[in-house]
Amino acid sequence: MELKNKRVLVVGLGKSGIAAALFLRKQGARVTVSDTRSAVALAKEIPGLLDAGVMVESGGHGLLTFRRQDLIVISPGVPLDTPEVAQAIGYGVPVIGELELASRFLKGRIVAITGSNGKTTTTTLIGKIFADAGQPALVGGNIGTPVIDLAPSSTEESLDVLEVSSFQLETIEAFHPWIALVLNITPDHLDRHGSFENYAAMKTRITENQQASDYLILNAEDKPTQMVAAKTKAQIYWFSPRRPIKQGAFVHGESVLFLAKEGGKPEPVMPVAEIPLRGAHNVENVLAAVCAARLAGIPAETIRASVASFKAVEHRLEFVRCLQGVDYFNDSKATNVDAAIKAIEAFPAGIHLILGGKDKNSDYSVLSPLLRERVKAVYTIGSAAEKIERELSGVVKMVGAGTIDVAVREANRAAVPGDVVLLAPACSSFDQFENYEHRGRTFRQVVNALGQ
Ligand code: UMA
Repeated sequence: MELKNKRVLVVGLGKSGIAAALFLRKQGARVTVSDTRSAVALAKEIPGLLDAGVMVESGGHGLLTFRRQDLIVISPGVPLDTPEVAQAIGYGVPVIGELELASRFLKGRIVAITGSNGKTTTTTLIGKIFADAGQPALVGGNIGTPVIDLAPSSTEESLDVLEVSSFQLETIEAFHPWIALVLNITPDHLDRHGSFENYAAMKTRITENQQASDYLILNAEDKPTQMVAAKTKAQIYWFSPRRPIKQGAFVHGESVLFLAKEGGKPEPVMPVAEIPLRGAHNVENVLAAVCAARLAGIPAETIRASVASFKAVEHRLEFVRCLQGVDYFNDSKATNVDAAIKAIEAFPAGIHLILGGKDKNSDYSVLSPLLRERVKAVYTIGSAAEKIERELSGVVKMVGAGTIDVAVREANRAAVPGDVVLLAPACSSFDQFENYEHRGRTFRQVVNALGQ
């Protein structure tokens, strides 16, 4: 892709936008960045960009700025129907996302992981297995390191392991994973995509450019994921925690097995008991990772040792502390209803659940049966609190806590030995926090300060 002297506009000055702007400058492009935030709010970001020779438009997007470009690169958080973006598309300006831009500069083979939940754990685990096997692996994407930051280190030998979101997949063109994984598709981001069908269609794009020599790994127990199978040219491998499958990774009895070819003999990989992560959903994540690693030629015994020494990723069912017989878990990354369900299912009963944040047009009533079965009380926080209280009225005891601080202290007061206090908010964090990491850290701090 020739960028020298090209006029390129980067939209959004978050992690992706800054990384893309600096990369594009290095390629010799004439770069402008545009952000709706004010110059004051961007005081930290602007000087470094100006120093690098990037022009900055802050406090809103200018129609003319968008029209006068050879290329527009948008950040994942910028919807395609943003008026200025939509108008530029109408004028024929090419618009791609940071993932698409980056993928044109990656030299290694791409292993891309998407799904509504489990992406970060599976991405991290695949990266660890490759690294433990001595493979040159790079890890990035939605997990937090912009993909473009991997480009300078990517070589023909590297395995570029990318967590990719529906936001990123919305703006791909030629993005082409060698191995693509779709872990599950459950309702999320409906405020952005408008409907579940649109959201699922974005996830399906992960396989759009795959060919017969590529691999697509799908969840045999997740119906919407199975529909992706109809849209691919790649070789399909499945994973299932419940039953033997024709080709892929599955649990049978007490063991994780891998079957390389239909009609072949399954190969034992590891005992299920050696999986060090809590929750049935994590068995699925491990199966997906096992499948990817075996397809990449990593021996079963290396995979077994690597999985067995894997630690839960921060903010994903992360154990914080046991205080007076009560366990505190941080699952701040449970940013949608399905993720909250999986977190609740990881504990048999006695749960004090912190729910709430910024609503994403979600239906919380589907939590009702599980709440009745396992949850002693729900503590609501954030701007979605009222909606959650309305939709779950009469199901379990409801405490309007407002903030994490109050929620933790109220739960601490009510919990008895053997109970669990769980932050699995089912919402995004942007109403009260910078991001889910900030929310998780706040939870940890409040929990660690208890009893002091
Ligand atoms: N902005 C505009 N105009 C708009 C919308 C936003 O100028 O119309 C500006 C905002 O003012 C802000 C910037 O865009 O300054 C933010 O851009 P961004 O939201 O794309 O955030 P980044 O910091 O670039 O982070 C993004 C991903 N964020 C989102 O997808 C919302 C990060 O995923 C990702 O880690 C990072 O790129 C590196 O790849 C986070 C996320 O919440 C974790 N992802 C969602 C999820 O996992 O559910 C998809």
